[in-house]
Amino acid sequence: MNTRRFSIMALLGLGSLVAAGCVPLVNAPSGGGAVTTSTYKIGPFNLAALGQPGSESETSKTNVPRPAGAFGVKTMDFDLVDGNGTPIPRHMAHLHHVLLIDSAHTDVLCAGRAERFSGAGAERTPLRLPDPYAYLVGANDRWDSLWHVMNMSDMPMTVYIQYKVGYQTGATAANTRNVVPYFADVTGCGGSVFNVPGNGGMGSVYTKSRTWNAPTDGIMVYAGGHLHGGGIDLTLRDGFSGAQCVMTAHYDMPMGMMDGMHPPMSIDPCPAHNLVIKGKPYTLTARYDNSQPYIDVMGIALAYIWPTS
Ligand SMILES: [Cu+2]
Repeated sequence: MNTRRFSIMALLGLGSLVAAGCVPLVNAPSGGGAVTTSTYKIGPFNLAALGQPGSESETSKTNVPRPAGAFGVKTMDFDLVDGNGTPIPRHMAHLHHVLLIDSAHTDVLCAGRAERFSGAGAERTPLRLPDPYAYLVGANDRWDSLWHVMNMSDMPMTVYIQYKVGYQTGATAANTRNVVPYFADVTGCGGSVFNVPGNGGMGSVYTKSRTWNAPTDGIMVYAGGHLHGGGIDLTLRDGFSGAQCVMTAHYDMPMGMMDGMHPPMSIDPCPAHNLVIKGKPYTLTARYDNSQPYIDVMGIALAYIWPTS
């Protein structure tokens, strides 16, 4: 192969890389060093039996526990546990969702709201930020939370929301690329819930989408998704490059055999290193089974972007 032909092919290769939105990691700082993992709880919630008043907790709280000092968040893992810290089987108690909020930051996509930086539902989508990226938290940032948990058993039950935080106490603005969480919700900035009519027949699909123009240039490094039972997948699409990432829901039984309360067991996250261009459109699409109605469902992706402008 002669040099000229090789360089043309290299250029073509580079072209397809850019077209796909993926960019190489260059001039990276060292990162924030060793990761410490600490476990925190919200609760207890003393939930009555399913079907009784008090079987659910759907509320919010300011000032929930967090690591002390300033640090960079690298990982988050959520679960429902009992008083001993033992995970509660998912058919016994249902984590509709939990969100953690940094009250010192303002949400990028929804003005006037504090920044929702991490969360999960029944699928328990984890957060994983590779070096040199992290979510920097100030020493005095107050963490708040909102959640919805539900007893699914016919016995009263005490549950806690548990979150494990992996963080770097050595992370600073100098050694770390600080990411901004984009709380992308197919309903926009309102109550997050919508209904699937369920009138399409066997195998039909209901879709709900929303498009934003990127407020800054940057690089997206991770996205995690949240769907309720009946959700098929979430797609985050870059309308400029055509790059997209699909977060697929996984169930422990076939879609047509579940009732509307049967949540995903997992949703594939999107590890990424994709260029984000200011002013270009980005679309989140949630797809749901439309063979039966699903009430009060959600389609949300938390995407983490390192802003460069
Ligand atoms: Cu939800």
